[in-house]
Amino acid sequence: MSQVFSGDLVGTGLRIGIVASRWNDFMVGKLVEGARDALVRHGVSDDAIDIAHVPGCFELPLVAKKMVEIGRYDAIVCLGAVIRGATPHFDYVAGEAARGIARVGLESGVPVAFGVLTCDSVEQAIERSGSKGGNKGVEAATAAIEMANLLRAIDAA
Ligand code: INI
Repeated sequence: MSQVFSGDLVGTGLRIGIVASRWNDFMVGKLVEGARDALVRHGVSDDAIDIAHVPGCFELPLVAKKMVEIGRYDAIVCLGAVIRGATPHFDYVAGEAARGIARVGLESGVPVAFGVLTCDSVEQAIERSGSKGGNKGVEAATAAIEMANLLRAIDAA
């Protein structure tokens, strides 16, 4: 008999680590607020959410890896904003953040959500951190809950 696996959005009992960059704090602060609010509204206890602050998005993967290694979390939520400038710096920072975050998840088996804005302008970043483009922190937090529960469901089969 075939099985269909899915992760629900019930966060009760989950422990979540957030890693947030200090760069572009005006927007990233809103992503953190959105992520925390979404986690709590989905049933994650406030004291089961820890947060680590890193200098910039380039540093997100290393600290996500450290948070995975201590074994305390069911999922990690990485939050940041990279905004394109006049040089190729954007591509290096955004590319390494995305690659590193994906790698931590794949190598550890712990879900690591990618809540990083990669925008051409400050306006685009503001739109996606709680105004008309939604809030990438909320999206990443709910993805983290769903993935943690999906992996549990597959394990339990
Ligand atoms: N870090 C960001 O998180 N966002 C940016 O837009 C950004 N820009 O534009 O440079 C940025 N740079 C810093 C980088 O993430 C590292 O912290 C730095 O290179 C030290 O390793």
